[in-house]
Amino acid sequence: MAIKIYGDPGSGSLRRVTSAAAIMGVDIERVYVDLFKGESHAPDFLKNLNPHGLTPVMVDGDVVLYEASAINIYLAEKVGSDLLGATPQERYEVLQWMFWSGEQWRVFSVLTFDERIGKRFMGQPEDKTIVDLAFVKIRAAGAALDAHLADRRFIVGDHLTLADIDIAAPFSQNERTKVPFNEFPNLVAWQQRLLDTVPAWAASKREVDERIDGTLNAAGITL
Ligand SMILES: N[C@@H](CCC(=O)N[C@@H](CS)C(=O)NCC(=O)O)C(=O)O
Repeated sequence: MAIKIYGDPGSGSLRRVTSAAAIMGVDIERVYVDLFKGESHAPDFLKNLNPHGLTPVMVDGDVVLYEASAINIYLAEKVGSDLLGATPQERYEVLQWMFWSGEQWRVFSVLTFDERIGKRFMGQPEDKTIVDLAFVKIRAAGAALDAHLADRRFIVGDHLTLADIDIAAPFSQNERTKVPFNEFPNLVAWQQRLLDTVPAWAASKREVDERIDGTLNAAGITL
């Protein structure tokens, strides 16, 4: 039975899982959850899939798992993929960057998305103090990442890992949210390399763009 992955094609978090699964050759069955209709907050979803009302969620037989990073680690261990690191040392470095990415990096792009796009859908103005704080945090983390990537092709070691995928996720929405990634040339070059050399990453970007731009257009929202 194929592993089920629940999510909305406009989600940068779903993109982390669908890309990693494609790279690892894991067969998945996608289950569409329309986040713009609030489907992840339906009682059945909260009860059976994720009480936090967030996607993606994975169902593999009796195993139900949410959080894209946890899902990707599960899948990588299941198939023995080096996306989780080729050596024990690499594995700890990959985990280090994945935890960092969740707490210190992605969250501020998500906050900006919620303010600049989520609130537009609800007819509310963005809160500039939140966006300003997010930009301060993004600039501090972006400078450290930019220095890290000055002489590296990947976040860890000399090959693609889940750390690259987790840290690249905010590039799913940056053209719409206008977070200041363009101030960091090594970061931008690394992201472009991923798009040029990892077909699943480029394909998932097209999917996110089509879904979000299509939904914005249908709602008559111009950014
Ligand atoms: N930390 C979670 C974040 C999940 C998340 O924020 N998912 C968003 C889509 S990108 C979502 O499902 N939002 C639905 C909602 O807030 O109602 C992960 O990495 O999986």
